[in-house]
Order: sequence, then structure tokens, then C-alpha cells
Amino acid sequence: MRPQLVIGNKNYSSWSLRPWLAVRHAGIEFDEVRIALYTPEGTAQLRQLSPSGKAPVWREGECVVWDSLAICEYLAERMPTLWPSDAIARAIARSVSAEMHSGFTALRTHMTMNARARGRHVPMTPEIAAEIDRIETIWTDCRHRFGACGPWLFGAFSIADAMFAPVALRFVPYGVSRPGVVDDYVATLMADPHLQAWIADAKRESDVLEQFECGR
Ligand SMILES: N[C@@H](CCC(=O)N[C@@H](CS)C(=O)NCC(=O)O)C(=O)O
Repeated sequence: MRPQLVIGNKNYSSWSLRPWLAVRHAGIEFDEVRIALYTPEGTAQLRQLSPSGKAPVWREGECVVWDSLAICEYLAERMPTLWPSDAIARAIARSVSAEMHSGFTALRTHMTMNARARGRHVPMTPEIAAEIDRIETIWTDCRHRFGACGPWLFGAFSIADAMFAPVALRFVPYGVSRPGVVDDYVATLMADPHLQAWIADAKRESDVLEQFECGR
């Protein structure tokens, strides 16, 4: 049986997008199980499928891995090119991935990922601006130090790109633009065929979760 990646709504579930993008870039075959988040049926299904009751979860026979970054790490054991080969680059890639995984709460709360929305506006607070500044610093540092051999943060696609991909689906709908590395890297993400496929699926979803429709 093929492994399964259990994910939430493609329009809203940033945590689901991260391992989904990593596994697509790794070329590992898998079946996608999509759950309608925050519905009674979806919540019950997730409780059956995921030890944490949350998406994403990777299910492969007896091996059940939950939490986006843990799934990415598991995938990288099979496909080591998901992390940079150089030890220092790999350590930085892990650092920025962990920072994204554990931080950026203002962006998460006030600029929720919305793959199909455009033209949204939320007030720019000092907290949001500081997090965007930090993202710009991370992206600039990675691109300048490690990005010479390709368009991604560490040149070739890595888990760090998967971890930051949902930021593009925040910056585009809410009109966040900074000429230079930020806009260029968002363009790289938005041109990725796998991310395009995800967005196309999100546009086909009909469910609307009002609590995540910011800035209308
Ligand atoms: N830290 C977790 C977060 C997972 C998470 O919060 N998932 C959300 C969807 S994006 C979820 O399953 N929510 C459903 C619920 O809480 O009922 C990860 O990295 O995977």
C-alpha cells in the first residue's frame, strides 16, 4: 500500500502544505487524504488518523508520523537531498525551518494563509512588520550565502523552502511586497509547478472557513 499524507483544506492549511510540497519535490509516491478541517466529521476523522488530532500526518503501514517538520525530517531520511548537502548550510536550513515552525505568530494570526484570495488588506501592526522584517533578513541571508546554484533559499529546493512556502500564500493575498529578494523569492515559489497544483486544488474547494478569511 502506498503511504498516505493526511492533510487539511488546501486553501487554508499551511501546516499541510509544507510536507506536501516536500514530498512532491522528493518524487515519493503517496496518496493524499484530504480532511475538511473544523467540521464535526473532519475532526472525528482526524482523531482516528492522527495521534495529535491534527493535520498533517504521514501514515505508512505501522509508521505514523505527525507534525509538519517531523514528517519532513522523515522524508529526508529517504531522500537526503531534501536538506542541503553541506553541513553548515544544512544547519542553517534546519535553524530557519525550526524558527518558522515555532514562531511568526502575528503573521499566523492576522494574515492567515489563503491560497485563492487576492486583494485583501489587514492593518500593518508593529508585530506583523517586525515578522516581515525577520523573514526578509532570513531570505536575504540564505539567498546571498547559499543560493548561488539555483533560485531556492539554499540553491536547490530544500525543506526550508517547504517551510516558507505558505508565506507566499500570505504575502500575495495581503499585498505584501518588498522589491528585491522578497518579491523575487515569492515569484520563485509562485512559479513552482507543485505549488501551482496546490493552488489550483484550493480554488476548486468550495468550503469557506470564515475564521480564516482575514482582511475582506
Ligand atoms: N505544529 C503542527 C500544527 C498542526 C496544526 O495545527 N494543524 C491544523 C491545520 S493547519 C489542524 O489540524 N487543525 C485542526 C484542529 O485543530 O482540529 C504541525 O506542524 O503540523
